[in-house]
Amino acid sequence: MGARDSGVFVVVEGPEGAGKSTLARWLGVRLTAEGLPVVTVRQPGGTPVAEAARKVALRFPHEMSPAAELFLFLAARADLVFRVIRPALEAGQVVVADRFDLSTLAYQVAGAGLPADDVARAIRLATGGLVPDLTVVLDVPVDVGRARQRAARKVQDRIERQDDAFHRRVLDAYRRATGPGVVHIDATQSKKAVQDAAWREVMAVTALSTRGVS
Ligand code: Z5A
Repeated sequence: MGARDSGVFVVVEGPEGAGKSTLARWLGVRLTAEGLPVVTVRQPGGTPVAEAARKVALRFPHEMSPAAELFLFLAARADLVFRVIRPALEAGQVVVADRFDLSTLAYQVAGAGLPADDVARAIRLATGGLVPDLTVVLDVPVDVGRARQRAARKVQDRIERQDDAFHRRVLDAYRRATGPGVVHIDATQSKKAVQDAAWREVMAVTALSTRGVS
């Protein structure tokens, strides 16, 4: 079920304010400059259904059960994978995603306390078992990420308004993440240093390094 053709799937993960969107955008521009066909997506979002689910998951002004929240994020992911990510990979493109499954394991399992096995099964149903070739986890302490968001004048969403203990559990989950293709980068470094470190990993999975690109 997880199989697909020749594309490459790169995911950028990490807590709020880690620099995911900044890095995902930069990777998109850099890969395009190297002549590769690139699709850049963020989650939740990217299709009409996913954008509608995003609005409810992040902006709904009333209480919501953890399971309801989970299914909103997974509804968004299912539609994005089905309509955008899988077709792009099947067409041989590079897909760069700002967040994917690791976000759900960090926020809804470690943060909100939903059972890991059940969530893993629900994720597989939503994505058909699609696994990234590379997951770049950007690591920043909670207070550094928050300070960056404040400086960028970001309006807090429902999840960001959770307490400090929730956000520490999320960060711990990211720090413990391991598996094929998972790499951790110290994102307290300059943007340039983070981009250089991520680019080395991306070159390896896109085989750009074997074409002499540095
Ligand atoms: N969520 C979930 O619970 N479950 C799921 O399954 C999924 C998501 C998929 C999505 O929020 C929310 O959904 C998220 C988790 C939840 N909420 N929380 N918490 P979003 O898409 O609106 O936002 P975000 O992912 O939290 O992004 P963010 O706050 O924008 O963070 P970021 O993308 O990592 O950071 P950035 O926008 O690239 O950078 C923030 C600022 O820092 C900006 O001014 C940059 O110029 C600056 N920056 C970036 N890198 C650096 C470095 N290296 N040094 C200094 N300054 C930097």
